[in-house]
Amino acid sequence: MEMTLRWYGKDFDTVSLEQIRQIPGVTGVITTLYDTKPGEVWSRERIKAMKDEVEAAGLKVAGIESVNVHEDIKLGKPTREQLIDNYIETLKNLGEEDIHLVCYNFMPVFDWTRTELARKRADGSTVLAYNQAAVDALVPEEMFNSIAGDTNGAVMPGWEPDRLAHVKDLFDEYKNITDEDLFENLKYFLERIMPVCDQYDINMAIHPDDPAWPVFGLPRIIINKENILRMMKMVDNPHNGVTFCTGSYGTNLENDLPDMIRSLKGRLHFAHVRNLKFNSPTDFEEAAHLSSDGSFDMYEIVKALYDIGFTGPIRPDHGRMIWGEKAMPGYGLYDRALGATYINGLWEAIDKSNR
Ligand code: CS2
Ligand code: MN
Repeated sequence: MEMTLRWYGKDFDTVSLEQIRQIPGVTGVITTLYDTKPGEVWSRERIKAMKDEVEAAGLKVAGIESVNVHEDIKLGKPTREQLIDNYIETLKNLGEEDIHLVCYNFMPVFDWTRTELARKRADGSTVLAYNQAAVDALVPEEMFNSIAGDTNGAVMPGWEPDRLAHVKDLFDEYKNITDEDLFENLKYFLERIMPVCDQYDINMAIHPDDPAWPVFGLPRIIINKENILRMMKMVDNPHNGVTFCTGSYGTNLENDLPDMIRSLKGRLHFAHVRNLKFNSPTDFEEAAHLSSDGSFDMYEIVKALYDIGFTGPIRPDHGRMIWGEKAMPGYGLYDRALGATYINGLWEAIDKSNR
């Protein structure tokens, strides 16, 4: 595996490449062109400039998170043809620049959803948290307004104000879209992009829906083992793979994370590792990465990755806000650095005990 950290670019991130470079064992970053919109073609020049900046700091661009999929592609609208052509052009330009991993998601309207961005824990740290009753009690626009104060100035992905202004229209468009339609539209998209992925050896890694169940009545399909295996099979190409995000699949306590990892051998291209602490099955908060701080067995998770011969990028996904840091919720430096070090420690121990 290749240890990485997500980096939001120097215009948006409070964490610098120089700081990331000093975390032991971190060799690369996962990044994107943050000022592009879904559906735009990324030029080679801009991709190259991003790469040069990262490489000048002694790091590597280990992958892109995300090249976002335009809503019309998820909805299967006629406009998807041009939008998929644009996506293919972006993949080609990434391939030409020697970038071979692309994370994306197929969640309607919203990326991940949380109800609190700064829940206080007993040790004084603050964390992202989710409570189903709070979701059920609110309409989406209100929910955004109620959490907006906790972002430390950042705009959360999918919650951009100009997007939220049209959120009602988007909801209307999804009214008649079933899970089956969403699978069908995903299949169509993947079939169209696989040739360029084959040509440039680009691993597509779908990020699971977070939380792993429908929210606000919108369909959600990348939520469990059955569905993810169905998705692998429906476009049976090794470049059609997954991002295994423990914190997203793990929102559903019925998902057996190590078992799911083992079932994805050869198709698991990217790993996000974080721990959740459940207060009830419908109320959880993002804990420190350490197993004993949350509900997941991190040793078993890392061991499953080790056992399937995972060689791709891995990153600590979300951290607590600690030591007075002010950063985008989930994306501060300190706790993610602790997470990276802990995962590296588990990996080293597992590796040495297997020799
Ligand atoms: C990420 C997701 O911050 C996070 O929780 O894991 O936002 C992820 O980047 C996207 O869903 C991938 O497209
Ligand atoms: Mn994730």
